[in-house]
Amino acid sequence: MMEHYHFDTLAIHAGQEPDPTTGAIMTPIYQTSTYVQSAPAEHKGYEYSRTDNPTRAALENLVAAIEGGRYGLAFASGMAAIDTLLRRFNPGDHILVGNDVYGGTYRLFERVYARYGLRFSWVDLADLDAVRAAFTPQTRLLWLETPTNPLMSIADITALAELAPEGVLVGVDNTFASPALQQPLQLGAHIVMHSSTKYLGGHSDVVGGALAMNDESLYHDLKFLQNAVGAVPAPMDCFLTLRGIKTLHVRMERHSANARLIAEFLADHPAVKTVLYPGLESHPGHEVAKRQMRGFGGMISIILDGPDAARRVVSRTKLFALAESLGGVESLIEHPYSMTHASTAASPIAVPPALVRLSVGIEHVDDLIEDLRQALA
Ligand code: P1T
Repeated sequence: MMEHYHFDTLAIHAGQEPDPTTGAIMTPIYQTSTYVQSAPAEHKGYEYSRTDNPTRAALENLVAAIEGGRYGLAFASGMAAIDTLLRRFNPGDHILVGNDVYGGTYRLFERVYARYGLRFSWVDLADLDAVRAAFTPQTRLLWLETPTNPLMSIADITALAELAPEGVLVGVDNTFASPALQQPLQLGAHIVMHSSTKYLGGHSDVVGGALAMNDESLYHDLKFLQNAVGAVPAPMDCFLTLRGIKTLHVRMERHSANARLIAEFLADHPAVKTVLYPGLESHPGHEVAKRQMRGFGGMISIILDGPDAARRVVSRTKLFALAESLGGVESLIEHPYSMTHASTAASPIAVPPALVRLSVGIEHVDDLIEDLRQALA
């Protein structure tokens, strides 16, 4: 197996072999729904593409390898990955969640799964005493993002995994960091989730999700649910994600380098009240981030004078495109309060209306800084 290789090598090779019949170096797009059997239940390992597909299998093995896990599962979207995980729990079960998450995650938890009897509480993960006090005998899952979307808060994965009681799964949405910068399974988490729409895909051309884990029985439960529920990605989307991951480590280096320079520029800018970027020494999570991340990533949030200033800036940038999503090679800007996090607006975890979120791409950093300078003027 490939475990002894470095991350950069795994990102390019894990889960993939040249095609044995043709030598094709790229995994083919197995655009097929079914597989011919020589006799009932006698087949080559594949029966039906909801259950298994060779392009998807390559992606699942690759995601497992880059997260340092034994098992991976791919889904039609990040939300589908979280949805499938939640189906493992039963009415009455309690889930503890960090109090800053993607708006769609909040919506799925409180507006969909609460109706099926799952109970959620929201906690500040930087306050370990508050987290300790929030577990109940019914708690089955601690769910967190770090860095969080969009407040860029840092949770100490090792500390949280240590304090979670026996029997509570610790799940980390690793979308913002990507495994090139942070590997939660190595820090004690039980399951890692991705919106592979973002840094894994990396080119804003595919929507997808993934889970990675080490525990065999957890994997079997989730593999069962993946097939039973059916939110699987298409072979073409798996191919695009496989191709994207090959450059993940190189892209994350440039995302991180550009974002650091932009965070420093913004921190000095008079129109910007606060810069939320874990790479800045002033960030309250900087020390933890330095310990658990290999770089600080490409996401930055800033707080401006008010909602009008925020809406004005996101409408004035030219290179930073005003759009939801993140993690692509091109820079994006958005207003979470009215866009990605509109579903939390009236909730206890609403985001500040004066907050603007940047997904810093891998263009030349001087061009990006000039664009922000003219938009903030
Ligand atoms: O969009 P989808 O692939 O279903 O992934 C959902 C999701 C889950 N977790 C995090 C941390 C995310 O950021 C997302 C999607 N986020 C956006 C679309 C956004 O602009 O924040």
